Amino acid sequence: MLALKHHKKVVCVKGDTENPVTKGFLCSRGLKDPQRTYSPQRVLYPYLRDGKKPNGRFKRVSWEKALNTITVRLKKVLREYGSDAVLHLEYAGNMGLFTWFVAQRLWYAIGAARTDYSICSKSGHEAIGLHYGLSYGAQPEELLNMRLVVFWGFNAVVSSPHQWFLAFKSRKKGCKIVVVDSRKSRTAKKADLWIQPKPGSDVALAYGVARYLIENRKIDFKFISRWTVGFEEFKKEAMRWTPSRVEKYTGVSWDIVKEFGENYSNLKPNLIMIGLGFQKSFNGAEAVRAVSLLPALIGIHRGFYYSNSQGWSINLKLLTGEELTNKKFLTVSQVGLGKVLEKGRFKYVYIYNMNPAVTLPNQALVWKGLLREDVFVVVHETHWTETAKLADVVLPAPTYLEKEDVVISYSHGYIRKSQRVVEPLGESKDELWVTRQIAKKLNLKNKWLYKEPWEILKEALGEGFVEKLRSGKTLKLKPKPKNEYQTSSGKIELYSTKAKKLGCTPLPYQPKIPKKDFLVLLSSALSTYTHTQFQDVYGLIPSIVWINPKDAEKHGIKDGSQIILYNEYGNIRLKAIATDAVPQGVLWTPKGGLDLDKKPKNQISPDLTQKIGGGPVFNSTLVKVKPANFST
Ligand SMILES: Nc1nc2c(c(=O)[nH]1)N[C@H]1C(S)=C(S)[C@@H](COP(=O)(O)OP(=O)(O)OC[C@H]3O[C@@H](n4cnc5c(=O)[nH]c(N)nc54)[C@H](O)[C@@H]3O)O[C@H]1N2
Ligand SMILES: Nc1nc2c(c(=O)[nH]1)N[C@H]1C(S)=C(S)[C@@H](COP(=O)(O)OP(=O)(O)OC[C@H]3O[C@@H](n4cnc5c(=O)[nH]c(N)nc54)[C@H](O)[C@@H]3O)O[C@H]1N2
Ligand SMILES: [Mo]
Repeated sequence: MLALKHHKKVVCVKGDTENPVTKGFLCSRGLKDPQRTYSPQRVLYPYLRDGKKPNGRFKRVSWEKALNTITVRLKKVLREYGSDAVLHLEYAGNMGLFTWFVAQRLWYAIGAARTDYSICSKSGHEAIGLHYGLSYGAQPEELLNMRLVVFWGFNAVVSSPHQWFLAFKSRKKGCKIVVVDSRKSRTAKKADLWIQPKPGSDVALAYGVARYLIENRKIDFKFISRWTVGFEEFKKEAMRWTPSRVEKYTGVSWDIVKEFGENYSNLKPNLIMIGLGFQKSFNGAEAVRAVSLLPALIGIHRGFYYSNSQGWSINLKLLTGEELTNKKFLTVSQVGLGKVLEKGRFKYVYIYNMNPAVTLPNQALVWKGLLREDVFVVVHETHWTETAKLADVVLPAPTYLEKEDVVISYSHGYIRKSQRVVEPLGESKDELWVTRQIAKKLNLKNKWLYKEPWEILKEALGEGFVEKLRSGKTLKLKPKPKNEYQTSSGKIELYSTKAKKLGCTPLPYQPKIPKKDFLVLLSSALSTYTHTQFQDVYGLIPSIVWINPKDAEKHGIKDGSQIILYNEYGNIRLKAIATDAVPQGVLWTPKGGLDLDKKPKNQISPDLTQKIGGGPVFNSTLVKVKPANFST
């Protein structure tokens, strides 16, 4: 992205036409970055809470006062409770190497507790890892030369428009697009073939496809014997998935499975784009495992894309300082954080790059925990989020346009320096500056805490590379070879020995789909928001829920009327949209955001974790529904 400097104000942001993947295209959020930068919602000065929380009142203070307050309290907590009582909590609000990673050095020097970063993609990474070693797959550019692209649980039109456009270009040359999605997503609408499995049944569907390929000798025997282990065990399991069993689990007719199998084996090269979205369910990691194995059957090395973050050789543990300290630190579940916060396990929580008071599941516990009087909460934010409003101290952060950084994509390998184009707004200070001020005030002596970020980057990426980067050149990270498998056998393990050691089934596992007393609530992205961001530009994330007209009728809910969704975690009130885009038994709501009573919708999302990788189960949220009573 290239921002244009004009009278020291950002007037527009334009896509980088030299980037071979994005080719100058900006999505609806990138386009509005100037508005978001100058939004009235910006945090521009340090603030201390004024009175009891959560009254939402803050008083402006100087940086000196804010820094003193947060260090005095930090020292007290360290002295009285030890470093395990201090938690730093962050995610990918800004994926910059300096902003996100290098700024963590303070916390590693102290030995503070951290989370397992399981909220987004971790389960799927570990799932693929069981069979392939590392989880990287195809490069986005490869989408340009495909004869078939499958978007599986991946609403790319919305969530990854750049990759969608590359696939769309292929399509103009005759490439077929298959979408596997439980609801009629925007991507499903554009598909040549839309397959609609019941939520959580993708393992059964993948086995069905595998069975069809094996039975009809559409597999690549040579490749299988050279590059895989465990085919006999895999085959045995796949053959247990008879057409009627697959139909029963998935709701997809065998004719469709056949059509998919035919296309998948005939149209090569092809690529399966595996969504991060459908991975966030009780059986998500298992589904990712199953889908990722299909390319191996037809003889394609890593014929999938999930995320390439494990495909670059960059030492993040060096950047964060994790590798430089011998301090022990506690790691807690990010998905299950509410439970731990609520019990008062942490007395000091330092949050940046994340809006956990909206985006984590089981919000009632998250709020209870953050609102405890004995818990001190510091939030370093660009904007006044729900989380910032719960803090004891709020610190102003510059946006990416106001600081230097280097961002690595999780899909393509092109990187260039992210330039500072305007001075930080108000009194905002970047993450590195703030954590170093705290380190100084704590009198920490570790030299690596105070090293220049560009010098640190040289250690991680090599001197020559970083010099070129710093001069403004666009560079390309070298992807790892696709025919390299970091498993103990060095091959694709269809039957995973690692899974066995971890106490998981060596083959992807499909549990029974629970009986239908409940509806399943799915949630996913809208084009105009990045999670909870851009509501100051595009208005609030709509508090709506899609419901099938038959379900609506059954529960006495009219299109456009208010509806209560409830379960053991709580209840939320939304506006019902009756639509065939969701099948019976399934609901859908935009992810993030608040309900009509301004409560986080994630109030009703379970904080259960997946066995593989500890990931979330947002898309396995079981609820009951009833019409809302206007008088309450
Ligand atoms: N505009 C925008 N783009 C984003 C983001 C954003 O907030 N806004 N966030 C980014 C981030 S952090 C992430 S993790 C990615 C996520 O991006 P995606 O991987 O595309 O995930 P979702 O947007 O959740 O869409 C998942 C799709 O899976 C479907 N689905 C749900 N359950 C099942 C199931 O059991 N089986 C099948 N087959 N389908 C199912 C849903 O209906 C939905 O259409 O998006 C990234 N891109
Ligand atoms: N129901 C439901 N909930 C979900 C999901 C779902 O599918 N369904 N998806 C989950 C997933 S995949 C993810 S990744 C999470 C995302 O959860 P979060 O990471 O909490 O999502 P964001 O709202 O993007 O919060 C990022 C915050 O970082 C701030 N920020 C941006 N740039 C900077 C910066 O330079 N410096 C600082 N200090 N702050 C900055 C933004 O203002 C914003 O408040 O949500 C999860 N929650
Ligand atoms: Mo995510």
